[in-house]
Amino acid sequence: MADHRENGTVPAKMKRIGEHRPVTVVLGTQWGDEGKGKIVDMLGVDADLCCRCQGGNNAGHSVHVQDKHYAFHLLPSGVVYPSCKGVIGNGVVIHLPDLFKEMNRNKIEQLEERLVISDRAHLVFDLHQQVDGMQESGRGQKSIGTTKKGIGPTYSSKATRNGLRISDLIGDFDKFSEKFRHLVEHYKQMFPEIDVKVDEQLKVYKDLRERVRPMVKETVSYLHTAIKENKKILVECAQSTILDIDFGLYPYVTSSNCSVGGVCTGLGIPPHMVGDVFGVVKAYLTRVGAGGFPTELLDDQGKLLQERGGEYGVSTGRLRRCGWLDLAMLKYSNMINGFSGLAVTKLDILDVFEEIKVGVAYILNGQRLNTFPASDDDLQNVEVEYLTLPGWKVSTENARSFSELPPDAQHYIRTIESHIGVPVRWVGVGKDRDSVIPIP
Ligand code: 2SA
Ligand code: GDP
Ligand code: MG
Repeated sequence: MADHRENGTVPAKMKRIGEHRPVTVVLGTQWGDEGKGKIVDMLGVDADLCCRCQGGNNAGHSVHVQDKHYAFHLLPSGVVYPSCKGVIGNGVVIHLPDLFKEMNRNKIEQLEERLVISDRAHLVFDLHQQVDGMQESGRGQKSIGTTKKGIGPTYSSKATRNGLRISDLIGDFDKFSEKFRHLVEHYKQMFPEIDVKVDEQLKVYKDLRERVRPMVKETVSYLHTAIKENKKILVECAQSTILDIDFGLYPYVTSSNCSVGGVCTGLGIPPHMVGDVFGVVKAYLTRVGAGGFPTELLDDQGKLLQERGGEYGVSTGRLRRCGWLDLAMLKYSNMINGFSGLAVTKLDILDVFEEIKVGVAYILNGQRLNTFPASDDDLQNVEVEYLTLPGWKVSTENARSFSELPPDAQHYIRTIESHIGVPVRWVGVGKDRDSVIPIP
């Protein structure tokens, strides 16, 4: 296979990853949709393997390469590079029919030969998606705003130990069928109205198992062999720290660990092999789904962020709620993940604002908090202390070095650095692959 770095459409090797330790992580610092896909694409040029460690096709990661637009849900974004293998780790939950649709839609060269799927990954069935929808309607006003991709119910099957894994699918099909029937019965007791055509489903999975079989591996030893061979591994986390099942704003969270711990549990990689952990920060803040949002803008400024930022879901098309950057949240995110560097994306979306506010602290019942509240009730009640910064009111889209940014935009980036105490390594000023400013 020709080396993709020779074909002129991609940047030369940048040696940004795997310099000291083999595993580099890219993860979301806020409520998701920070532009992780774009940052993974930028770093992917140096990666031999790009791995997903948690979540499922609730994720929506966009990658723009010239006039091509990829929307990845289960596929690791690094597979855009022909010499990069994609690994879907044990911590991911997979709806196989959707995975194959995604593969067909994206038309990536020799993808089936470059995709590796863990035999320990759990399967999302249509019934999990039905149950996700029913649980959401059952919550009424208190709905979480899930993507209805069956993520919660599948992790719940995993935790109650009646889930089915890829290894079940490619093993004895009679045993798989028996376990599947048992799973259906289990859910029918709770949701008598669910409609599962068991025999039809089993027929579908009998076909799918032959298609998936060549891609399945025991990925723990596969990844450790790759590490011994000095391969560089890039991990692409999905969703984000404040959506993490443990550290996020429970119950308005997803059902996996989207913070750095998910890398170890979702791939079987020991912590000492993890080197850089890069946090992706949107220059303002968005979220999809319900729950407190202290810096939310329900006025025209919020609408302007939504319109300029194209803030709608990549998987569901839902409009995202918008607000000012929240550094109190970001500090908490850094405590959990220990970022070695930050990538601030979508700075260009702020180009038109006269003034830009940044939340710096929460005040609850007259007390200044030094962390992120555990309860949504508390978060709903905090007052936000803001810093007001001057806008720069010129386009940053064509800037390609830090010094080309207007001084007020530079100041905005330095404010983030000084509050969090972590260097900003990259600034995004557009969707395209080359719209990134490296900060040495
Ligand atoms: P779920 O479906 O059980 O994981 O939903 C639980 C919460 O997690 C949020 N969540 C997300 N937030 C932002 N982006 C996500 N991915 C898609 C995207 C979302 C889309 O990239 O745009 O297309 O709507 C994502 N996935 C889950 C969700 O909103 C709930 O708050
Ligand atoms: P992810 O889930 O974190 O990968 O983010 P999404 O792909 O869901 O949403 C980010 C959106 O912002 C996508 O449409 C990206 O193409 C776009 N994007 C990423 N970085 C930038 C940037 O620096 N500027 C602009 N204007 N758009 C960006
Ligand atoms: Mg997204």
